[in-house]
Amino acid sequence: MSYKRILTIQDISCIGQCSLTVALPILSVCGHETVILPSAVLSTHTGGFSGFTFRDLTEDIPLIKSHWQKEGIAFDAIYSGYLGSIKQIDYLSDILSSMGNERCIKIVDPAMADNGKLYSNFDLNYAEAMTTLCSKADIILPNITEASIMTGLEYEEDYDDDYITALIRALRDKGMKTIIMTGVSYSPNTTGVIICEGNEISYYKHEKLEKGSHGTGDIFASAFTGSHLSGKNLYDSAKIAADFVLEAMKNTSDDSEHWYGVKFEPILHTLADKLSI
Ligand code: PXL
Repeated sequence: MSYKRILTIQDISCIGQCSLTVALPILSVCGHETVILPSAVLSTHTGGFSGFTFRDLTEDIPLIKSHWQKEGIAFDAIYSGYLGSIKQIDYLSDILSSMGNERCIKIVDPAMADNGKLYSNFDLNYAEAMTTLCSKADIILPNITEASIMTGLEYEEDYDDDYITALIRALRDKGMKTIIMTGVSYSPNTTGVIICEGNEISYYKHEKLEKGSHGTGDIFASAFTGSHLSGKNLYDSAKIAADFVLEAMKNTSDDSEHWYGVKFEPILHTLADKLSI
């Protein structure tokens, strides 16, 4: 069995089924030691709630890192999600270059935009810093909005294969290595994931539900990371993660009160089954 030590850095949204509250259970059920570094604590996520609290933990990040270094701790993978500021991006860049072991896989989910726009508290300076961070990662997990912001190509809602290829090329020109692009849909009832490694591009297509849900990007990124660190190749990891997200969305679609996230917990065990844990 492949038991890895993964560091994940993102916020804790106490309510909201996103960021660390999904990364921790998902990476754990994939059979890995999951080390968390919370970047901030919010009472809820920012996508639809108002009046949420925000406790910034930026200044704790270098202190926690120094302590770990004194303890001689290193990671098999470092995976980041939603971050709160350019300063946090700078700290993460330092962690990526100093806290991995010799096999460390660095995975960055830009987690800053969707549906054609940046999340509420980010601006273009943040996006530029995130673009630089992504160029230092081994694997990035952007959606189409994030890819268009990082490359400067216009965001298009109706697109074809040529547009997606142009986004991928432009990301590679910016120094991005392996690109896993989510939410790529070429027909009304299907969506999928582009997997681009070197010059090879493949596409995993699956059913598309009518309504999108909050937090699914974080669930995808966590399930992808957990699967890949368990030894699955990029395509199979993307497939496992996409299928998991779809099932979690189906599990939630009849509950209109559960608008802020998806009910992934009842199907967590299916990830362990697929990874034969
Ligand atoms: O799911 C991404 C995410 C994570 N954390 C916080 C968020 C969001 C998206 O809105 O607000 C705090």
